[in-house]
Order: sequence, then structure tokens, then C-alpha cells
Amino acid sequence: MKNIKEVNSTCMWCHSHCAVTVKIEDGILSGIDANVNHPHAKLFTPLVRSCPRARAAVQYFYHPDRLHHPLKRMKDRGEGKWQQITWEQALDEIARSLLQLKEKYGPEAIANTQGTGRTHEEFRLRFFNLLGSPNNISQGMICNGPYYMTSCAIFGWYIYPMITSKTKCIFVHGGGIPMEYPPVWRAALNALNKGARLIVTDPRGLVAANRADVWLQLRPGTDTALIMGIINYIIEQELYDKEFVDKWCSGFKELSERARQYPLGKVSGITGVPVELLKEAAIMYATIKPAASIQGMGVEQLPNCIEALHARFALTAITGNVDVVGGEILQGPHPLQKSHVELEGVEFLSPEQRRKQIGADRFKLLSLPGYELIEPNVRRVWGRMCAGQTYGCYAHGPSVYRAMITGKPYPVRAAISTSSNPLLTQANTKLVYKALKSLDLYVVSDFFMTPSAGIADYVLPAATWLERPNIWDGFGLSKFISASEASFPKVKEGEFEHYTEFDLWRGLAVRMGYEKFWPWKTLEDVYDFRLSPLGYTLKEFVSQKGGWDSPPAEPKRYERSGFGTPSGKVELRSLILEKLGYDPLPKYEEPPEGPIASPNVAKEFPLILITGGRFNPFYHSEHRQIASHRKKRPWPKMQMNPATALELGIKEGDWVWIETPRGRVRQKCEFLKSISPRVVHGEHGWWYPELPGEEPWLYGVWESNINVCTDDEPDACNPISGGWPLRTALCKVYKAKEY
Ligand SMILES: Nc1nc2c(c(=O)[nH]1)N[C@H]1C(S)=C(S)[C@@H](COP(=O)(O)OP(=O)(O)OC[C@H]3O[C@@H](n4cnc5c(=O)[nH]c(N)nc54)[C@H](O)[C@@H]3O)O[C@H]1N2
Ligand SMILES: Nc1nc2c(c(=O)[nH]1)N[C@H]1C(S)=C(S)[C@@H](COP(=O)(O)OP(=O)(O)OC[C@H]3O[C@@H](n4cnc5c(=O)[nH]c(N)nc54)[C@H](O)[C@@H]3O)O[C@H]1N2
Ligand code: SF4
Ligand SMILES: [Mo]
Repeated sequence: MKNIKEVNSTCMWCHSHCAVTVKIEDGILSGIDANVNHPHAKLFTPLVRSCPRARAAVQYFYHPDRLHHPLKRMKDRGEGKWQQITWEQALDEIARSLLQLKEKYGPEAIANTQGTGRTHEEFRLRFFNLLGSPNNISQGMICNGPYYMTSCAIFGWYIYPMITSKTKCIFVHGGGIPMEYPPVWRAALNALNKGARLIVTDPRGLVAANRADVWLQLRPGTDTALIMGIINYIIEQELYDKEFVDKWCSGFKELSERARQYPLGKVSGITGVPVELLKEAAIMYATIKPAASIQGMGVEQLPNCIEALHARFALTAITGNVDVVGGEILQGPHPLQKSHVELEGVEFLSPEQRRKQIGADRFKLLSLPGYELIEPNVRRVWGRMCAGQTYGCYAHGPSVYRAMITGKPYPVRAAISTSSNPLLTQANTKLVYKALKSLDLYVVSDFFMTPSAGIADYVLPAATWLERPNIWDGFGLSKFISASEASFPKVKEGEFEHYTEFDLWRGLAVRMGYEKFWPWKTLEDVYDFRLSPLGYTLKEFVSQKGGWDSPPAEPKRYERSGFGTPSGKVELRSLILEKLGYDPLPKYEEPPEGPIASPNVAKEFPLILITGGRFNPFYHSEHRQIASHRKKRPWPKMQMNPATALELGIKEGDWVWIETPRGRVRQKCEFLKSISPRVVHGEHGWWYPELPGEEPWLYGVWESNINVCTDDEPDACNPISGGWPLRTALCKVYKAKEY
């Protein structure tokens, strides 16, 4: 008889965070299925059952390339020669080296990189706050962080679309959604099937655009102008919600004046969208309610991103779609649990060390200056800061990489990457490579060798979500808690030595003299602590409550508490932005690298490159070693309009070079009739685990990795957030030899 165990858990392989049941037969993972007893089983079950990543779970978990033991570099960095060592030795040596660097250069010389946030970022932050280094680099600066901090500045919490059967209109701003956020798309489809209207802004026409009542195919990077034009038209036509604006918004007059600079004729000239379509979208959105907006990376990764988000939030507010069921809501936190925010320990970072955060003197919204201004306002109303530092308080990555190379404003000599693959996912790979190679110490924790791990001194084998307990509460932005125990034991001595990020950071902290700040010995202890106000341990919460708690939402809570902003109102004119020294109102700026702002560059590079549109089965740079996935998707595909390809003598399926002023990479051409003829799209995250790991190959990092082409010059970044532009580069495309 087989011993079959089933453990309910939350899948962390993508941001859908499905409720799953992990099946284990005689101690071996045999599959992942939907948790059919979960309160949201109806939503998750079809997702899990059609998910290529869930279906490949066994292949992934037991993949022969998975890292099982700590590795130490034997020869020069990047030579691909590794020696297996024990965790004891790895942690001892890394801790010793960090202490020496701290002594010599100060703690700020030690940086870290965060990826998309799929592990326990709170312990990394706690470690660095205690150490005294404010230099946390994060993909959050271009992913969700801009949305999060702009929303907190304007609404005093993270606003979120609550798409229900009541939703009558949906506005998707630069988001692909069916694949990227399948649960949101399923909810949207339900509403659309009941007659809701759909507006989409996107230079490519994919599933959402094809389904749209109004598709606004704008020139990449022009979203602020488009939204301000819509705002102006709505105000002119008096279609805005006067009652909500009078009672709950500040700065309406100033917003109206600013919006007047964006008449639809002018906006049409900037964006390339016909005036009639802009009018139709404006009338539809302002008159069909409740309306929910969905935000995508098409907007967050623009040089003008904060301004576009500011305008889009103002649009939500003046149409009265704030905190209404079927529109957009401010959920607030779970009222009892201690969230990860309380573990991050920002309070440990001294004022002197805070001032050293690289890039924070220039890019203030998503770094300590913005955080310190926003945090007390949010806390006043909600009891704590939204998602904490994990989603909104970083050093400026491009400036930190430059500091590694130049020693300015001061030396940065070490970095630790957990759950992040900067050589693939950070803009301007050549510069990132040079920076990481120049370090005295570079440590990577991952499940597999990656190009970034390939140039590290130590590579540490990480535990997947299957091997660790978890509390999932939507990054602390939501009211629910979903808790689970580990499906597998953490470490199998001598066989699998996968450490959780908690073990890693605590292991280093203890060796470096910070033990008293880490009173919990295991991750289970931490979760017991987090659940203690509810009166449960993790074990009890899982066995007695099914691991789930979701207090009812309270729409319009602002009527009794006000908004968590300086004025207690929705700040259309942002006092936070003003205090930080920025324009308090949204303003359109041309992308610095674009046909209008840099016509000379455009002569040689006439096309606009957008990058990173998501595709299954891959998740960013992950899963390239999974055979069944690669069978379906062996090569990267770039998309271009067939008319443009014809002009350039390119056939579908040809290998082509995509070249920008930074460099060139090869991808295979796919025709897409619905992409604007002057725009091309390059896939991101591509490397080839089957190629040699040693340099110069480094698993093919230079072959098809689109970030070789993207820009991270601080002058090209968003002036408020520092976000680097991933969707507005100029490029040329030409035929390459067969690969
Ligand atoms: N050009 C371009 N670049 C982009 C984007 C784009 O659209 N265009 N998108 C950006 C966005 S939105 C994001 S979020 C980033 C993503 O950037 P990253 O987060 O860096 O990318 P991933 O490939 O998802 O993950 C990096 C590594 O983390 C490992 N990993 C996963 N889970 C864990 C864990 O629990 N512990 C440990 N130790 N390791 C783990 C994976 O194996 C993988 O090697 O990329 C950004 N880069
Ligand atoms: N399968 C899979 N799913 C994923 C991921 C993955 O790697 N793989 N990554 C996850 C992560 S971390 C994230 S952040 C999300 C991102 O999910 P989304 O936000 O939906 O991001 P994308 O698909 O990158 O981009 C959305 C759309 O923006 C459009 N766009 C490009 N430039 C512009 C512009 O200037 N303006 C406008 N309005 N639109 C523009 C693109 O054409 C694209 O269709 O997906 C998540 N889901
Ligand atoms: S990888 Fe699949 S099962 Fe896991 S959260 Fe994403 S969609 Fe759900
Ligand atoms: Mo992301």
C-alpha cells in the first residue's frame, strides 16, 4: 500500500498564487492539483488544471540540474568550476567576508537584489536593516512598486480592481492579463459575458485588445497624454462625479487646469489614436459604472510611468470609482495578524545610514524619502504601512550597479541575490555584468544555476515553496490570510540540502552578532508569532481553520476614517510629490529615447522596441531547463507587423537581430498583424541552460537576452521613481544567420 499524503498550499510559481493540493506518494512528489475545498476553488481549479507550470511540477522539483548543495567557486569567477561545500562552511565564510567588508567600507558597501518577490523578502530586509545597509535593489522599482507607492501617495493605500458581476466597465491600461493574471482575467470574462464594456490601451493587439469595445493603439510611452486627454474631456463635458470630487478629493481645480493642456486633438497627435476613439473611451468610462481599471507593466515600465499612474488614479477618483464593489477598492490589512511588514525592521536602520541609500537623493518616491513621508499617513488610517519596504523602498538599481564599477558615490563591494536573476531581468545586461564581476563578494541563492549564479563566488541551493511553510496575504496588501505548512521536510541531510531564505538570513545574522534580533529559530516559529493575535499557532490555524481567514471587506471605510494621505482626502494634486520636490500634477514627457525626443538616434534606429510581454509556459527567466516547456517553446519569438517585415526582407520564422544603441541579440521573427507597424516586441528572460556555463557562453546570456538592448541610464529613468524604461527603446531589426 502506498502512503499517500495531500497537503494544501499556495503555489508561488506565479503571481496568481493558486490554492493547490500537493500530492506526495511514499515521500515523493507525485503532482499538484487544485485545492477543491478552498473558498475560492471555483476560481482556482480551472487555472491549476490548465497550468503548464503546475503540470510540470514533478519535472521541475526533481530536475537533474537542481542545486542540492552549496557551491564555492574554485577558479576565477565565471570559469564554471565549483566545489561542493557544507552549509556550515558556506555561511561561516560568507559571514566572515561580509564582516570584513563592513569593517573596511561600511555596511552600505553590501547590496542585495530582489526579484519579482516570490520568497520571504522580509528576512532579507531585516538582515540588511540590522546590518545598516539601505542598498536593496529590487525589480519592484519597475514592477508594481510604482503602482503601489503612487497609490499610497494619492489614496493612502493600495487600490485594487474588485471585478465582480456588478462591474459594468473595465479599463485595461497596458496589461496583457489573460496569461499574466489569469484569476483577474477570469473575473473580467465573467463580467464581459454579462455585458460589461472593455477599454484597452496597448500598442499590440492581443487577447484583451481583440475583445475590447474600444482599443486605443497608442504609441508606446504616451499613456500620460492619453489619460490626461480623457480626464480633460470628462471634465469639459461635466461627466465627472461632482459629489465625490467635492467631498473627498483635493486639488480638483488644479487638475482641471493641468488637464486643459491636453485637448483631444493634441493628444491624438502625440499618441496616434483618433480623436473619435478617445471620446468614445472617455464617455464609456465616465458613464458606465461601476468601472474597474487594471494596470499592467505596459505603463509601469515607461520613462513617464509615475505621471501616467497619477493620471490614471485621478481618472478613477473623478469618476467616483474609488472603494466601490465592482470598481476599485482599498482593502486594508487583515485586522489581527502581524504582517511581514513588522518583520522587515526598517526601524533598525539609523538616520545616518538611511541618508546613504544610493539614488535616493534624486529618485525619491520609491526610496526612503518617499517611504518616510507616506508611511505615517498610511499608518494613521490603517495601522501599518501597506506592503512595507518589499514593494516600495529601494536603492536605485542602475545607480548601485554604477557605484560597483566606479566607487561613486562610495564603494559597493558585495551583493547577495536571492530569488533574482539580474543578468537576465535587469536592464542593460552589459553594465550589470561588469558591475557584478567587479565585486569582492557575490552570492546567489537559487534552485538552479543561472547566468547570474555563473559569475558568483557562492551559489546556495534554495528551498521551493513546496519545502517551506507559507503565509500568503497578497504581499500584505489584502485582508485575507492563506497559511500552509511545508509539504516536504526542509532538509534531507546529504541528499537535498535546500535552505529557506529564513534559514539563510538567520544563519548569516547569527554568525555576524545579530542573534538577539532573530528570536525565532524556524520559519514555523515566525508564523506562530504572526498568527498569535488570532489565538492560533500555524499548525492549529491550518488544522482548525483550514489555513484561511478572510474578514469581510468594508467599502467606503474612508467615510469614517478619511484617506491615509496628508489631507485625509484623495490627493489629485499630490502633497507627497510636492514635498519631495516634484510636480504635484501629472505631466506628459516624451520618452528620452524616441522618434520625437531623439530624432538623430531614430535615423539609425527607426523602430520602437517594447519588451517583456508575458507568454506561457515561462515565467521571466525561469523554466528554460524544463524539457516539456522547451518542446513547446524552443526559441524566443520577437513580433513585428508583416508589412514592416516585408519592407525589411524578413520572413516569418527567420532569425533576426534586434539592435539598439546598447547592443544586439537574436530572436526568431513572428508576424503579428495587430502590432503597430512602427513597433516591435522582444521577449525577455531568454538564456539557454543547455549551453556551457563557463564564459564566454555563460549559458547563452548574450544570445537572445533582450536586456542586452534595454537602457538603464539614470537620465533615461523616470525622474520621480528611478524606474528604467523597458518599453520605449529605439531599435533596428535585420536578418541574422540561422542559429
Ligand atoms: N526587458 C524586460 N525586463 C524585465 C521585464 C520586462 O517586461 N522586460 N519585466 C520585469 C519584471 S515585471 C520582473 S518582476 C522581473 C523578474 O525578475 P526576476 O525575479 O529576477 O526573474 P525570475 O526569472 O522570475 O526569477 C529569478 C530567479 O529566482 C529563482 N527563484 C524563484 N523562486 C525562488 C525562491 O523562492 N528562492 C530563491 N532563492 N530563488 C527563487 C528562479 O529560479 C530564477 O532563477 O523582470 C523584469 N525584467
Ligand atoms: N506566463 C507568465 N505570466 C506572468 C509573468 C511571466 O513572466 N510569465 N510575469 C508576472 C509578472 S512579475 C508581471 S509584472 C506580470 C505583468 O503582466 P502585464 O502587466 O500584463 O505585462 P505584460 O504582458 O508584460 O505587458 C502588458 C502589455 O503592455 C503592452 N505595452 C507595451 N508598451 C506599452 C505602452 O507604452 N503603453 C501601454 N498602454 N501598453 C504597452 C504590451 O504590448 C503588453 O501586451 O505578469 C505576471 N505573469
Ligand atoms: S504557476 Fe500555475 S498553479 Fe501556480 S500560481 Fe501560477 S497559475 Fe496557479
Ligand atoms: Mo513583475
